[in-house]
Amino acid sequence: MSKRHTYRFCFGPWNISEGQDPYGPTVRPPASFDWKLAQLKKLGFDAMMFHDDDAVPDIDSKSEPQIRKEAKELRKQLDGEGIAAEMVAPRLWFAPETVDGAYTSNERKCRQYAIERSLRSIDIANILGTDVLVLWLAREGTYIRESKSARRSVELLVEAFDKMLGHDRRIRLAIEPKPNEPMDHAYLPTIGHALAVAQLTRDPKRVGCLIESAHAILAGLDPADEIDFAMAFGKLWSLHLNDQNGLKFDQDKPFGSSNLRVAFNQVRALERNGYGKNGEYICFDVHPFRTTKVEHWLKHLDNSRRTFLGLVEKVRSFDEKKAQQLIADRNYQDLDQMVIEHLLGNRS
Ligand code: XUL
Ligand code: MN
Repeated sequence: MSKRHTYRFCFGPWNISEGQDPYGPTVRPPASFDWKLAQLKKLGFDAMMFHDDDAVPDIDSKSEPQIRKEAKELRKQLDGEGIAAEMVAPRLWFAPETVDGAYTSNERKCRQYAIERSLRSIDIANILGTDVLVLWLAREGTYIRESKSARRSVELLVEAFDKMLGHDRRIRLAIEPKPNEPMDHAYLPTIGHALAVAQLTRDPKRVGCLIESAHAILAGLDPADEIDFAMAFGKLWSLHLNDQNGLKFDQDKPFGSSNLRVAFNQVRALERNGYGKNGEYICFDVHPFRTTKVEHWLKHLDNSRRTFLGLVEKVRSFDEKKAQQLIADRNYQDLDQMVIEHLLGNRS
């Protein structure tokens, strides 16, 4: 295990959400950004993540100077509160221009919109003091296989990434893969795809990834293995911990809520790779259950952090020596039970 360090935590304004789903309206009143920021601090979190329009609302209706002005005002507010901006992500799944995809849209002017908006997001990231641009490629995929060519889509993605890398020589692109939803199939569904496409860009060193637990599970993968894989390349630059119960819609449940052992193994992978030592944050991309009352509105964030810290203790107190002996004896039967007993809190 690597040397112990303390973790720093983060969430986004969208994680204090109002409970809307495809079948019903919101069930909690909207809260202001200032209130959310104050709660973040009270809960002991250190940073906030931002979509471009979380930072500059109605961004599409604003000029470049206006965008910069508002981003500067936000930076001032964050500095005043002692909160860092962890990343900025262009929201490329809302506007009419992104109906058929953003960078991979079949319409040239829509692709241009997506690239322009990404460049503005980079400007915002600069002003907020982060060099991480997160790209969740929400609509870069297919509903209808014949409507697009996957080969051409890869080329268009690389073209777009190259424009972003050329716009600012310090910016790092953290691709957040997700295999499906809203699309039937996404063009970059896993960390392997994200890191492979990085190699085609003008500066592969500045194209890495963000792992979200739920997205890995939706791809039928173990998030701990995805963490180890990305960190073997030195390319895990951000992380969305949460949980997911099987292959269905993206649930964004509290960390460890569905499968404590899978969560334990994610923390183990983070510990063994020294995640956080280069300033990375533990971000929770979690949502309250729709049933959550307003007075319990922040529990999913606080609980995710508590579970994470509890699992750090479990990882650090795991009897590695005994585990190694069982591994040497190929006694995986007892190794399996040893993990279960450890998580149950039983003394051996
Ligand atoms: C979508 C998702 C997004 C990104 C940020 O499933 O996880 O919230 O994390 O754009
Ligand atoms: Mn996410």
